This record gives sequence, C-alpha cells and structure tokens, in this order.
Amino acid sequence: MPEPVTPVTFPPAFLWGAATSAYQIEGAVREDGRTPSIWDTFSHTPGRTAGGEHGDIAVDHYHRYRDDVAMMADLGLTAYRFSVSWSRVQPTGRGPAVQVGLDFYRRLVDELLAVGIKPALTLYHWDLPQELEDAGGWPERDTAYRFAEYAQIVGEALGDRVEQWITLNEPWCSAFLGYGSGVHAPGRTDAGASLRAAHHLNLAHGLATSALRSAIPARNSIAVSLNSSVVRPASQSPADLAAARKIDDLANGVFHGPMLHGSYPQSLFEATRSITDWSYVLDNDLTLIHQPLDALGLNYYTPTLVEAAASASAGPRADGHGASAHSPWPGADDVAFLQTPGERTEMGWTIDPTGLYDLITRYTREAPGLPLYVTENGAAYDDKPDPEGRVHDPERIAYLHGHLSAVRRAIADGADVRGYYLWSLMDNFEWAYGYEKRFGAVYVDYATLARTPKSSARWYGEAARTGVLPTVSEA
Ligand code: PNW
Repeated sequence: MPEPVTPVTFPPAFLWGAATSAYQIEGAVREDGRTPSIWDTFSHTPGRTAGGEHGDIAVDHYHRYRDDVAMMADLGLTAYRFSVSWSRVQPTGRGPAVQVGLDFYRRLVDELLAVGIKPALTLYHWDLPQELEDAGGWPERDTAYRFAEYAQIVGEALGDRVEQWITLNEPWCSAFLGYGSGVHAPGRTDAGASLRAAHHLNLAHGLATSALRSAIPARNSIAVSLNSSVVRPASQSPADLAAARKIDDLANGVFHGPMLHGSYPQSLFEATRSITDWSYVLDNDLTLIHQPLDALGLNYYTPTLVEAAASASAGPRADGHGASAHSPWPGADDVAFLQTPGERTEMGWTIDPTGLYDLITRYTREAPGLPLYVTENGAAYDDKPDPEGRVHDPERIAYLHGHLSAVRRAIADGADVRGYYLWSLMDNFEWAYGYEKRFGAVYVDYATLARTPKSSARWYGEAARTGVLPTVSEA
C-alpha cells in the first residue's frame, strides 16, 4: 500500500477494539464446573489439530484476565470483543445456570468498564456443550431452543453492564467446517447435516435475539457476526458468474437471506436439492429468524476467487482451510477455488484490503441503515522476539494500515461503520492449526505465557488514542 498523502482520520466515536474467543484463550477447561465442549473433544481426538494441540491451558486468560484488561487499557483500546463459554454457564447445555461461571464474565466486564473499555459479548464462538452434540448438535432443531435459553440466562446476568451483544460468530464455520468438511469440531462430514445445521443456527440466532430483547435493557444493541465472503468470479463468462453466485449463496445468502430479508435465496434451494429437501424449515421459521437487528458484524480476512469447473473438485480452499477430502460447499462440485494473486499471510490468505471495502459497501446496500462493525480482521505472521525480547511485526502493521484505510474509504463513501476489532488481541489457539499461527497484536511466549505487545499493538494503540492512523514507518 502506498502511504496516503493526507492523514487517515476516523470519526471521534469510532471504536478501536480487539477480539478473542473463549476456547482460544481461557484455558481452565475443568474449573468451576465447566464441562467439555465440542472443541475439547475434537482437539483431544488424535489427528484433528496440528500436533494434537488443544485449549486446556490456552493462554490462561481465565486466571490472567485482570492483567490482560490492564494491558488493553495500557495500549489504548476502547473496545474488547470476547465470547462466553456456554458450558461454563450451562454444563449440560440446558437447565439452571452455574453462578461461578457467570461470575467470571461479570468480573471481566467490570474490569473493562472500570478502565473505560466497551465490552462486546459474543454468545457463541463455536464451543457447543458436548452433551448437546451428543443429542445431535446443530443439525437438530432442539439445539436452537437450547441456545435461546442460554441467551436468556446470559442476558439476564450481564444485560445491565454489556451494551453490545452478538449472537453467533461466523455460523458458516460452525455449519460447513463443523459438519461438512469436518476440519472444525465436531468433525462430521455430512453435506446434508451441514445444511440442516445452517438452518438451525439461523433459527438459534432468531430465537436468541427475541430472548435477549426481553432479557436486556432496550438501550443495548444486538448483532450477529458473519464471515461474509467476498466472492469474485475468475472472469465475466456466464459460467464463472454462475459459479460465483452459487458460492455467494452458500457463503452469504444462506445466513443473511433469512436474517436480514426473511427468506432463503431460491437459487440455494435449487443448487442443494439433491442433498437436502429443506423439510426442516418449518412454516413460521423465517419469521422467527428475521428479527430486527441493531448492527451487523462483518469478519473479513481474504476474498474468495472461483471459476466454473468442468468436473467435481472438492479440493482445498484457496484460504488454506478445508484441505480435506470433503468439501464445505454442498452442491458446488462444479465450482473450482483459485488462489487469489498477491502477497499472502502465514495462513496462505491473500492480502486484499479492497475486499474489505467491497464487503462493507455491499452490506451498506444490502442492509440500508444498519450500523456495521468490522468484528474481526487481522493476519497471522511468524513473529519472533529479537535478542532484547522485542517483537517487530511490520507486516502486520502494513496489513492493519491497509485494511483500516479501506474502512475509512468506505465511511467516506457513506458506509456507517462504527468500529473495528482487530483479530486478535493476543496470540492464541488457532483451532485446527494449534498454536503455530500467531494472529496476536500481543506476543505470547507459550513456555511462560508472558505477554509482550508487538510493535503492531503499539501502532494500533496510537491509532486508537489519536483517531488517526500513524504512518507505517512510525512504528
Ligand atoms: C475466524 N475460513 O475463523 C474465527 O472467528 C476466529 O476464531 C479465528 O481465529 C480467525 O478467524 C482466524 O482464522 C475462520 O475457512 C476460520 O474461511 C475459517 C475461515 C474463516 C475464518
């Protein structure tokens, strides 16, 4: 990215956040009544994660949250997005809440509020209580009702102090990586089940939104975080355009259709007819799912480039996920995924800030008047401390500068983006990749669990304090 000639300045109320999720950072998996989630089971199953790594200790945030909040304050962050571990609150996924489990989040939120950091609470970031998976998991309708009950409990406990609520994080990953390609927990490979899961995640979002409306004060905001893909056709040929439309339905329309517009795309039904009959979409479901929202969260890392394929290709995705025999794209055997040209991060994901601009402007058209937040954006690099123990990550600074500039450009063009959450606050358990992929703005030494802000954290903190992006070389 060339240095802009004029300073990149953000609106005064813009939120400068960082994001994490419970299983990726907390550890303490057997403490205070917590029971296993599908990610505990999955990561302890041989062959599922790199090196058999798991979140048993993770970065021990459960015990270090006070220091972590102090560190965020020291950096200058104004917002923090975290998730609640469902099985800390309801160990069997149903029934009364465990108060000590809720107390952890009360203490965390109080620490944040005391230093002026706005909490954004995600109810579900992929860690379904194992008992609910044993009862069928997301392909079963009952899981959606259980989720609404859990939302009600957390809403009643924390609604007085948390203003920003997010129902689900990236339901695409839960449905299609969890039940389709099987690279995420629970590791099932059943295309039909992945579509059933998608529908019940939609239903869970709608029911939880209604439950939250009655549980939390009206001034609070309810949103969902989608990993809406930016799907690009390799050419303007009718076949490539059709391929892009198909993947757009399976990545975006399958969730935002029901959530934002109250309907599934007709083309999605048609493309998946041989896999599922959609009979589990009951009469009133779309009304239940289509609840008014106060904001929309967009998670963005890299665009998706597709073309029409002559024959079946369930090959690895260009973003490095899904390198398994099973495709996370049901009914899309006639689509091929290409590597987007350009420089890539350690995940193999192409760096493309224009994609973020395109995503924001698309949802500005798609959901007029709905405030937007970038609820995740960031990059993994092979960070290492220098002999003095400092961690320099100019690549991450360049990534953040490029993407924040794209956000600013979208705002200038009329988009209502209210904040940005960098993924991630600190290095953590990167799911099937284990601890090797470092997304943090803060470096974690896994031998000692010591935290060291990387130069990107200082750079970002300066942006947060001034509302202006420091130049890349100021780091
Ligand atoms: C997101 N894909 O995961 C998650 O919300 C985070 O928990 C995660 O650490 C972060 O992004 C980095 O990976 C994704 O296959 C996982 O497209 C997979 C995909 C996208 C996002």
